[in-house]
Amino acid sequence: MKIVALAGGVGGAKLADGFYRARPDADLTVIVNTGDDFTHLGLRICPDLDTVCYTLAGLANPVTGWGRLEESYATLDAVEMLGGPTWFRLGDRDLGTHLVRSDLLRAGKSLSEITRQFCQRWGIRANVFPMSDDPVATIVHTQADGDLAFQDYFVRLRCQPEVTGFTFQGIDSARPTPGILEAIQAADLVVVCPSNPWVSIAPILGVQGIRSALKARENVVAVSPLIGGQAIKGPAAKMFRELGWKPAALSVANQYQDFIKSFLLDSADVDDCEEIRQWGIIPYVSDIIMKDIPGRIRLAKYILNLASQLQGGTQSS
Ligand code: FO1
Repeated sequence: MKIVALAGGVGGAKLADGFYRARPDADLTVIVNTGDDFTHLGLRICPDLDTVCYTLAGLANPVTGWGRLEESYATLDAVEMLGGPTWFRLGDRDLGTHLVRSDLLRAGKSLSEITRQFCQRWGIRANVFPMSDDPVATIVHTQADGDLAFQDYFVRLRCQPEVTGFTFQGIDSARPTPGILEAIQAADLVVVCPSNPWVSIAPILGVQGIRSALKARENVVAVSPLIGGQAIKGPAAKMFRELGWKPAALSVANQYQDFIKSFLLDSADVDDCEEIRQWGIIPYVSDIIMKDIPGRIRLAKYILNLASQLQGGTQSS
């Protein structure tokens, strides 16, 4: 079975890991947002790619979801001692990733080649692709602080400034990473993971050809990152509110309505189903929180079962 997952950071990584564990025999492709990538202390940092890879490799910090398990911060302490920036917490082991990646990028390797090499080294059997090898940078437009680089907004300012919109710099010329459009075309199931629609999934959809490749498929399922009007993690609900949308599963489905065939939402949001159905999208209701690894596997299995129902033509919710 060929599964394609579109993922941002922690929520996307958890569901991708659910598929990886639930169906070890499947051909899993994860297409990852790179709009959060930035250069810091001279190093190229790709937070969502690393979160997905560390999670699939069993190397992720289970508390934060990002960064590495059994991490230490001796290098960051040394940076602080010298008056360098410490607002972005780079651990010692994590720094190893950024050092080697930055070196290989300077030597002319593409981000996707480097990611493939890292996955081999970490023993990851899934295909993890950056959405593009061309750089894309998410810019957050804010009411009070002007235009902010994504990590400045997200980490340094803790998502506090009120947002007025987003720009994905470089998106118009960003080409899809070789192989990802083909993976979407050949997939038995395409899943939009419960990642932030504004800053994790929107950049992926903005890369040339991806949205139209999804529109051409009948098997695209999205999972809500909002439950009962709140984000499972991160600022998604706050962003919906600030941009004038109701923070609700319904609003997420609305953003994806041109290309999804079904939408999975939490039992807390069952009231949203009727309107979603009117848009021609089949709503499915389940417990979608992934509290632990068995929770990731349970959700993945639920979606796999739903996919086989859709293929078999049974439509139930
Ligand atoms: N998120 C934080 O909230 N604070 C940090 O200091 C931080 C450091 C960090 C280092 C490496 C990495 O791969 C991710 C890191 N993140 C941190 C997470 C990351 O910035 C965001 O979660 C994503 O960009 C949003 O998906």
